Amino acid sequence: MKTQVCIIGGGPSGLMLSQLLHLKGIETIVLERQSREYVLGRIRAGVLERGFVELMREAQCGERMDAEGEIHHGFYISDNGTMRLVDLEKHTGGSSVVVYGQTELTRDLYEARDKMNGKVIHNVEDVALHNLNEATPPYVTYRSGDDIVRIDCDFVIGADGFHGPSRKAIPKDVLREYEKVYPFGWLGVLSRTKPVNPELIYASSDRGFALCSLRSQVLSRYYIQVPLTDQVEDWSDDAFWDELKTRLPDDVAARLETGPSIEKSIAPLRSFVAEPMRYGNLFLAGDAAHIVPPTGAKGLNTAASDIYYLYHGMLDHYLKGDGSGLESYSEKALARVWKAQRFSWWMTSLLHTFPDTTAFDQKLRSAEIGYLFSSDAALSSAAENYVGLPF
Ligand code: RFL
Ligand code: PHB
Repeated sequence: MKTQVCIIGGGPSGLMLSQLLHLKGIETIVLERQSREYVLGRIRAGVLERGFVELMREAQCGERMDAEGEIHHGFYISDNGTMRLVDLEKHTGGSSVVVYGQTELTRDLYEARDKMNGKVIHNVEDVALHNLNEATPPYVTYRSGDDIVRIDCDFVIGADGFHGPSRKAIPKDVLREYEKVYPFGWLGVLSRTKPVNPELIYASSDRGFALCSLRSQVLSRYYIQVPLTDQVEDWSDDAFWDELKTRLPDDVAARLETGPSIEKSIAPLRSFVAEPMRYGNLFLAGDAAHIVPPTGAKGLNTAASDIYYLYHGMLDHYLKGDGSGLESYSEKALARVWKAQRFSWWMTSLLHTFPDTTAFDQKLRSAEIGYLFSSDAALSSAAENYVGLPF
């Protein structure tokens, strides 16, 4: 097979780039290790920055998001029972975020790819990248049953998430990896219950962090911080709801509607960046190159900025013969990635309980939250980062 851009990974990053390039007449093939059902079954992000929303519209995939997504003008931070609003609109001069599930937007992207006869090949095994930095063009191989299939291309996009093969194809003496692993994870529960609050609540408490989020007015998503040693099986639904209530302000806990979980999983928290994001004709995008702890809702949104820079770089290359956008891709993408890392680390440190916290650390954390809500400058800084820095 032959294509212009071979994209490894059929998550949001890979599908979005494929769809955008297709609309400009640039051919792609997407290779995905899992079945479509599996990809659509993963419950992940829920909060979209404006930049992501605009990219969905540009990809002609925004219709359902615009109809069903909820615009959120603010979110709450609660600190041991005291709940205060971060008014995004007020502190950013009118910006907001959209609550729309990653599952839904991935479904929209798959449907758009189907409608345009986009080539997305599922259940591929043993994907390998070749000739990435040679004079001859690159190619990708994968196994389908007993056959090895070869795809010749101009560029390879590594959009295959944190565990995919693309980043590992960059030689060790070229790749630099920066990592911070947090000593806890998030236990998440999805339930068909009315959300406890119209806006998200990020709750810090002596028993640990909790988050009240939602997917719609009938579907709630809640998380609690748990030790890394905990397993999903350790947490019955009742135990989850009881623990969540202890971490929320009393009036919020009192009105929390509980019900059976329809999904329950634990995700470890990690900050990670791989540099550079380009090696020869390979470009990394999204979780393949970087991971943030989910506290700032930046993972998917940072993938979107990578895709934005790559898309424009590709357009300049193919339509104008100008390679400068691709040349500067890694540098431009990383500048924004590190700012998202900083914000995600800040929100994580501010709101979680760390096992080795001293009384001094606790006091500092309280002072930080006190300062946030006493200063318009601090609130503006938090708000402009939460709605998303410009691309
Ligand atoms: P994905 O979604 O991991 O997709 C990569 C795809 O590549 C496939 N793959 C392979 N394909 C072919 N061959 C191989 N050898 C392959 N190996 C892997 C995988 O099957 C997969 O389909 O990466 P992508 O597209 O870069 O998208 C990134 C986002 O998924 C991620 O950043 C977000 O989900 C992070 N995240 C959040 N981000 C936000 O912006 N806002 C949020 O509110 C938010 N909440 C979250 C989150 C992530 C969470 N977890 C579980 C990590 C909440 C949670 C709990
Ligand atoms: C979610 O709804 O899954 C969600 C929302 C906000 C976050 C993280 C996850 O910061």
